Amino acid sequence: MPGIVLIGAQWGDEGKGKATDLLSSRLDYVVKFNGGNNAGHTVVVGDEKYALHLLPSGILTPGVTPVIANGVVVDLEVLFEELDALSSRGVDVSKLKVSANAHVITGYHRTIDKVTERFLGKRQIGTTGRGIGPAYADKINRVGIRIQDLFDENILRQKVEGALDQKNHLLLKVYNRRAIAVDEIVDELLGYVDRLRPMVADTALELHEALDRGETVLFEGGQATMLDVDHGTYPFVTSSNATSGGAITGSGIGPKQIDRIIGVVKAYTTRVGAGPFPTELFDEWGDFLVEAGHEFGTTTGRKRRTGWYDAPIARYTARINGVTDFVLTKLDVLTGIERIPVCVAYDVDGVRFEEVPVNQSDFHHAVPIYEEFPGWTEDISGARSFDDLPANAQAYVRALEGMSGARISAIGVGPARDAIVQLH
Ligand code: 2SA
Ligand code: GDP
Ligand code: MG
Repeated sequence: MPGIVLIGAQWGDEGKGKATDLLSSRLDYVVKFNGGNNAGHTVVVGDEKYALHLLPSGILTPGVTPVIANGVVVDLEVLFEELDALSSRGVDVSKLKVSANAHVITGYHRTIDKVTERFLGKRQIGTTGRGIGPAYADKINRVGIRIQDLFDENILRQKVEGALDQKNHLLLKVYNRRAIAVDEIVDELLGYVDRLRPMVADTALELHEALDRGETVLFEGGQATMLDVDHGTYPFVTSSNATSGGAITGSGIGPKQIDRIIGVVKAYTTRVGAGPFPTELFDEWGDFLVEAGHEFGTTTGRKRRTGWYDAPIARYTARINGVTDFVLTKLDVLTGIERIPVCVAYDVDGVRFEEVPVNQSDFHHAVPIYEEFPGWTEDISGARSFDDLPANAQAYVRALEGMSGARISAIGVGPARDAIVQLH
């Protein structure tokens, strides 16, 4: 199994960090291909808890080469802070490779992210404020700064001038903010060059060579399918392709080099930020899921919105990504609920929709049609085989599998590294 993609099947925070960590003893490379330090992956190793934002989760496993590929937007200040923090806890970070073609996030991207959100008022997206959207906008507008641009001061200066041209106009005239000086940005970026140089590589070439040697490469998605800029709940999305297609363009390998596509899906649903969420709960069950699942943002600390499992979304994810198997996480959080509702279809203004409606207004109006499943009260965090699970938990898992478009290969029963039931 040399090429494996792992993606979020809902709106993020499904436990991708833990799922990556699970596989990592069998991996040679772990590649981050989209997003930046908007991601938040919590991985619990023994008594240690790690929160990763920009770095791929595989960095925690000795021997694995972590890669930040071309599809990522890199805030260099965060990169070095995160590396230093891990080093000080004894993690070997020396193998990290950064693509020469990845784009950088600078101070002006962060400023524009925050100012734009403020100006959107009621229509705001609820971004993480990390400058992600503005950095990708510059990339598409062809005024982005790439990692490789930092190594030639003349080129860097020209590019920063080009990037700031329109932005300063906007900041001054529209947002009533101070203009940003070219020197300020150039000096900041040049300050990282010496430390960055040894990490920079043609990562696409290196990954090809590794795959040709038969090594195992995991492509770890940030955010999730429903936050994908093409396939998510646009405009309430992030600005990158968080789906399996993003692993291809975001790292420079070919689709035929992928053998397995893992969708990570929670046994219920959460979302952080604005946008439609049909199964969202506004009652005490919503609070129950927040408390039992510790549903607070890993990066911003924001309380996550919570709701029941949505099978049409799982099927949608299975189709969009070509999911070969799901890792179902946080089953333990549902312990103690007498009857567990699962959304099996939607009612949109009196019409039954079996699948996620393509029309945005329909999805905004979608009312879940629920089927209920009997719950269990036993603590399942010690389960290590399917037979260890109570009969009702087994039936719940099998029911989700039947509705979700791919088999379930593992079940998370707690945050710890070994709290997992492996099925295949
Ligand atoms: P952005 O900052 O431009 O990517 O925001 C756009 C939307 O994408 C959502 N988004 C996320 N949703 C869930 N988890 C994310 N990572 C952190 C975590 C989030 C946090 O793991 O908890 O700490 O708040 C993430 N990153 C982006 C975001 O909420 C917007 O809806
Ligand atoms: P990611 O963004 O998909 O990597 O997910 P996050 O790390 O943001 O959020 C998932 C949270 O759930 C983390 O705090 C994990 O430690 C935790 N977690 C992962 N799997 C399980 C599980 O099976 N059960 C429980 N209770 N927690 C889990
Ligand atoms: Mg997260």
